[in-house]
Amino acid sequence: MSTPAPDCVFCKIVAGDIPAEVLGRSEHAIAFRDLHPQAPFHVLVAPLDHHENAAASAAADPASIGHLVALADEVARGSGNADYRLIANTGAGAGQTVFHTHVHVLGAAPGMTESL
Ligand code: D5M
Repeated sequence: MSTPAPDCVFCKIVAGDIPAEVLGRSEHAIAFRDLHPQAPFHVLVAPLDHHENAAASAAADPASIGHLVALADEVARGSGNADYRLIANTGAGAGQTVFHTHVHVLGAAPGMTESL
């Protein structure tokens, strides 16, 4: 487990220090609804460990990306989205605003509203 980064909003969600609508967790990752949804189902899946983007997570532990995809698939299917998009913005020029690895999971079915 890496050290949480100071002032990282997703490290704070991982630690439970700020609220989030959590739809799923694993030993390695957490899935929560995006604050600014761009689709009926818009969830972010982030590793518990802090790295600044998906490539950095992959360099530190290649399996970490597999863990993200596995949790993304679980929460998408669990919300009625067998078909969905995965997006990992990398770098400010590509629109990345939170520099803690995450994938956006976008689907057409809103899914459940209760959090874990
Ligand atoms: O996407 C970062 C995403 O993170 C963006 O869609 C808003 C979302 N966000 C920011 N803060 C929160 C909190 N506190 N809860 C839920 N979602 C949040 P990027 O790929 O970096 O552009």
